[in-house]
Amino acid sequence: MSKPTVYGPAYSTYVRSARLALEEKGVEYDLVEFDFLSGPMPAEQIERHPFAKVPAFEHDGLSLYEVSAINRYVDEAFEGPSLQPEDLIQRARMNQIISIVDSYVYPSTLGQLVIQRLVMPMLGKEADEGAILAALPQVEKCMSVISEIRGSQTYLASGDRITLADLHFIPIFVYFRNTPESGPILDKNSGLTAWWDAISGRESVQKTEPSLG
Ligand SMILES: N[C@@H](CCC(=O)N[C@@H](CS)C(=O)NCC(=O)O)C(=O)O
Repeated sequence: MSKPTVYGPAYSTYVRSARLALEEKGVEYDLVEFDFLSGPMPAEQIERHPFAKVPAFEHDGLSLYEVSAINRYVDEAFEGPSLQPEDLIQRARMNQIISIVDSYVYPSTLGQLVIQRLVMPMLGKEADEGAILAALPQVEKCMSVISEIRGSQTYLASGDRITLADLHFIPIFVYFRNTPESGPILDKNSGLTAWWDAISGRESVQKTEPSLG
């Protein structure tokens, strides 16, 4: 099998989720990076992704976008530890968390809080404090719901091994942790800190750490 290629910058949370899956499987891949924060999405990427997002993924003649599809493909196409539980309930929880991340966590936590608090100042712009205040209740709900689903297990959807749910959530959580607003929210949801302490030393997490700014 040929080496897969991931297209998108290392600072993107969804690019990082795809890379985390490849790293956890032990698959060698190429990363083709470009910037979209300080200019428009490059035309070549819009050719690969009709919704002008990242990442795009190519492997053995397959062109794919949408991280949920990419990561399931990576898990099933390559050797290496399975990233999807066989247990029906754990699998349902994994899928539920992935969907929560896409539908509620990303728009509030990344799309509002992180963009305003961390990215805008980095681009020399002022944070929209009103947008941050408006997003915080939803951010808090997201963190408490994910913490509650995890319960006291090690990983988000499974007690004994990392799954695609963890890989979907890690990149957004890392940026969230760097906002001052995360402190009181994590104090109330200490299970998420315990989760992060258990997984932050993994090689996949270390190797994909973004350098933003
Ligand atoms: N549903 C898509 C979401 C991808 C996405 O939103 N990527 C963000 C970066 S993390 C992006 O491309 N943003 C560029 C933009 O909105 O202009 C997936 O799962 O791949």
